[in-house]
Parts: sequence; C-alpha cells; structure tokens
Amino acid sequence: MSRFSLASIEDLFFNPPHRVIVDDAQSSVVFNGLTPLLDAMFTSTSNYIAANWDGLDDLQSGIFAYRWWVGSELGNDDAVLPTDPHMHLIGGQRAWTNTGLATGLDLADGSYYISVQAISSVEYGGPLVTTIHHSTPYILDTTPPQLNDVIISDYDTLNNLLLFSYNASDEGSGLRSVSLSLGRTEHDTELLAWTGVGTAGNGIVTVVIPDGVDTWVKLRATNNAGLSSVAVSETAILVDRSAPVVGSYGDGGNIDSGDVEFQSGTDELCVHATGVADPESGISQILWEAGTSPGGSDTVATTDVTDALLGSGAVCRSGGLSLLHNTTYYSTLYITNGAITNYTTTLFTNVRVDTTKPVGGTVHTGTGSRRDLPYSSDITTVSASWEGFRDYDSGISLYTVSVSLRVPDSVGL
Ligand SMILES: [Ca+2]
Ligand SMILES: [Ca+2]
Ligand SMILES: [Ca+2]
Ligand SMILES: [Ca+2]
Repeated sequence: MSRFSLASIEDLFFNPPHRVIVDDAQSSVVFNGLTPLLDAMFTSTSNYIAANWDGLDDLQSGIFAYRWWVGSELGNDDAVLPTDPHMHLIGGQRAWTNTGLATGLDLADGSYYISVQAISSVEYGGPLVTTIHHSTPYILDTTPPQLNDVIISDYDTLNNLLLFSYNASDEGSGLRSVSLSLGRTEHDTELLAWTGVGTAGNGIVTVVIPDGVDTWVKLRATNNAGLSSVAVSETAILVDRSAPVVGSYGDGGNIDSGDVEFQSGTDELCVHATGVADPESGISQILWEAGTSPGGSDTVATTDVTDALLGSGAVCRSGGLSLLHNTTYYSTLYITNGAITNYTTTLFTNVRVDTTKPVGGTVHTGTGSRRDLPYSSDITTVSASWEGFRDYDSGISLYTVSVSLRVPDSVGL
C-alpha cells in the first residue's frame, strides 16, 4: 500500500500525530488571497475567499493531501469548513495548485483567518499532520469610505496654492489614499487630473487656476480594500487676480454732477460711483465709511452699500447727521470682487462743508471808464461789472447777472 485512499482522509484528522503552528507576519508559507506568495491584507469581495501556500511540501515523506479552512477567529472554520482544495483535480499531485478558493459565500465585513493543514505520506506508523494557522487577518470591507465636508479655504493667487480640508474615514479597512481633481463642472477633471493629497484631512496643492472660470473641486477617498468615494465642493470657486474696476466716483448724490468739493447742507452726506464692475468675478460687496479724518468712520460707520451703489450709483446718509461748517468729511469706499481670494479696490474722496454765503461785493453798470454813467446811448447792449465778492471758506464758484427794466413814471416821447 503506497497511498491512503481519498475516502480515508477524514479519518486521518481524528487523532493523528499533530503539529500546530501559528505563523507570524514574517512567515512566508501561507498567504491570503489568490496571488501566489503575496499576502493580501484586504478584500472588498464577499462572495469568495482564497488562500495560497508554499513550502509545505518539503516534509521528508511528501504530502498526501491538504485541507484548508477559514474562520472569523484564528483557527476557526465558521466561514469556510475544512476542505481538500485539490479534490476536484484530475492528474494527482502534479495538478495541485496549492491554492484554496471558496466561492458562493456571503461573508460579513470583518477579519478572516486562513488555516492550512498538510497530511504527510508516511507509509509506516501512521500519518503526520501539520496545521498552520495564518495569523495575518484577511480583512473584508465592502463599504466605501465616508467622505464629506470638502472645504476650499483659500487660493493664493501669487503662488497658485489651493488650500483645502475634508473629512474622510473608513471603518473597515482604513483609508489608503485621497486624491484631488479640478474641473469646469462637477464631473470633469479638465483643470487638474487626480492628484494624491495624503490622508491628513487637509492639504495644499500647487495648481494654476485660470481667472474667471467656475472651478469645481473634487476629492476621492480610497480605502485599503480598493473602494472609493468621491465628494465635490459645495460650490464652484472663482479665481480672479485683478481688482474691481470703477468708472467715476466722488462726493455728492448726483452722478451727473460728478465729484463735488464743497457742500452747504449739514444734514446729508452722499457719495457716488459709476462703472463699478469686475468682469472676471463680479462684485460681492461695497462698504462705505466717512469721517473727519482720512479713512475715518466717525461720521458714517462702516455700512454695506452694495445694492445702492450697484443700483442707482449713489448713496446718501441723512438721518442723524449734523455736519459742521468749515469741516472736511472724508469718505472711503471699499469695493470687493467675488473671487475666492477677493481683491478690493479702495476709493477716497472728500467734501468740505460751507454754510455761509459769500460776502461783500459791489456791482456797476458798464465797464471800465464807462462805468456807472447815468445814461447810455447804446440801444442793443447792457453791460455790468462787479468787484469784491468773496467766500473765505469755499471760494466763488458761479456769478449770476440779471438785468431788470424799470420804466420811469413820465417818459417823454
Ligand atoms: Ca469600509
Ligand atoms: Ca477681476
Ligand atoms: Ca470731492
Ligand atoms: Ca462761506
């Protein structure tokens, strides 16, 4: 008798001389998975499990048969019962694959442990059995990572640095990698192909994002079982390396009058600005403040005037103001664009309050040597001249001359 019959294998395991080995991470005999000599750590497939082994055939007497099994704890067989992996093969030992494959399973996520048993072909004195319990778990994870809270915190337009953070984790197999891509939509990666960014939960990527392009940021987290989740930034980001532009601006509420340098009213302060725009990213906010010193806000506290200035082009503050004669009021407008790293155009203008009328001055009929003559023979022209009008605060901006006709009581015709 040179061989045990297959029918007698089960009997051999009841009480043979038995050696049990629990291997360690450095051992290279039993391996998880189908790839020869590669110890797989993770899998995402729940309907089959596999193992392979090597180096068990150098027992002095040769191997008569193998069995393998799988359990949720070391040595257990609650996942795959002990099976002869070569039982179905024709051709004897030459056809052995030293691979175990159990299919049609419905495994739950968790850790699985492979055991392999070799029965030696001892011809005298009964078989010897060696069992190796592979201590490196084969981790099944069928759920992709959790990935959310993708936040783009900043874009450094000088150095082209994109700063971001996210929340990613994987309970079963842990995170293996996180990648980032940029696209013009939520789906493409046209602006930046997938780029590894580490798993720290935040990072910085150097990438040139063109001005004025809605840019969607995508993150992809992959777990150790090879499953991925993708998350997209809640909104597109907009990069703009140029500040808003402005047409004209100044003091006063009448944009047709342009900037004024003096005003007589004491209960109202106005500013105007026209042509306010940013072609790349639009205008997000306009703030106005005014005070009695440049940059001050003691007269008009910082106020959001975005709607008013983009609408009518002018904004006034009237209630509660009591401006002082001979005092200059300095307005500051902060015009901010809509980019992720926004640029602000700051405008300065000022107006001086003059509540007193011009003084002095005399008016004469005629000019030069013909001044103040009682009669004139010129029937087509009336002329006048004046002198001495002054305003010590704001100067004279305009003279208006009027001529009235008074007919004497008796006119000789
Ligand atoms: Ca998972
Ligand atoms: Ca711009
Ligand atoms: Ca002015
Ligand atoms: Ca005056």
